[in-house]
Amino acid sequence: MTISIKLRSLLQRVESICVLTGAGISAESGVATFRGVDGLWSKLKPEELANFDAFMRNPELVWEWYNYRRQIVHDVKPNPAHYALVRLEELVKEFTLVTQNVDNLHYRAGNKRVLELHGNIERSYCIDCRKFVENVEVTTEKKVPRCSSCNGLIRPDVVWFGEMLPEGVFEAATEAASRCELFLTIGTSAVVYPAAGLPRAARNQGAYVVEVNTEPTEVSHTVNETLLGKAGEVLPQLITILEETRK
Ligand code: BJW
Ligand code: ZN
Repeated sequence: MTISIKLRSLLQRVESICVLTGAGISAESGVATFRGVDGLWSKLKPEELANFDAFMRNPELVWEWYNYRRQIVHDVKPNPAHYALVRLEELVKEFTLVTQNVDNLHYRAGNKRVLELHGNIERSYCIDCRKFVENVEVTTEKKVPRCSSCNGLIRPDVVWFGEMLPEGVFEAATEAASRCELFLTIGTSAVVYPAAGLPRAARNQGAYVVEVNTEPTEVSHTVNETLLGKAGEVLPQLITILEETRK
């Protein structure tokens, strides 16, 4: 992986950064990505699990899948890529972290301002009265939890296909992408919209757009630079360059 001279000098002076992360940033923590040969969806089709109709058809199956994943994210730890983003938030004046991940690892690492586009697997709510439920028990039982107020089905607070993103969150992400000098898109295949449109939106507004991924993606042809490699190895190198001028 080579870091261009242009990016090197930008890192030394940049004061406004917006970051978009996807499942790849948590891969080195041991959380499976969605797509690809070892992905969560290599055997299960997303449309069978990650949408509201699937939940209504078979809530037990959908809960079983989320319980399984909730247990994994509960057991793993943030990795050097997550911690690099915590350092980045400390180092630059304006920093926005936009994540598609629902695994809570950015907060657990210590980032303060995180825009969660697709919700958070550790939260749940009632589909009827919308009441939030804290601490849905991690259980291997297949039973679906019910609301204590209205007996409605409880669902994970994640965004499924065909659902709107949480109010105001995408708008805030678009604003940060449009305002920043440097936009980093990290560990995402960039196939799911509207998140996948953020790198282009940033570039259209004049940001320098850098992708960090183990392989080229759908947006590689629209970014200024692709750094091929693992996020946990590439990001600490970027931080070292940034820190050179900020001691
Ligand atoms: C590494 C690495 C390492 C590995 N280091 N890298 C046409 C145009 C525009 C939109 C649409 C369209 N057709 C349909 C739509 C809408 C749809 C959509 O985008 N569909 C596409 C598939 C075409 N979008 C929606 O429905 C969204 N809502 C919406 O648009 O609302 C408006 C609306 C409402 C009603 C009607 C119509 C419109 C909602 C999208 C919700 C996505 N939800 C999920 C599930 C969340 C819950 C859960 O976790 O179970 O979010 S889907 C899944 O994909 C999850 C992820 O956040 C998302 C993105 O995946 P991500 O993060 O990119 O992961 P991977 O696995 O794809 O990629 C990992 C990458 O990491 C790879 O590139 C690896 O190479 C890399 N990697 N190891 C660095 N160590
Ligand atoms: Zn309820």
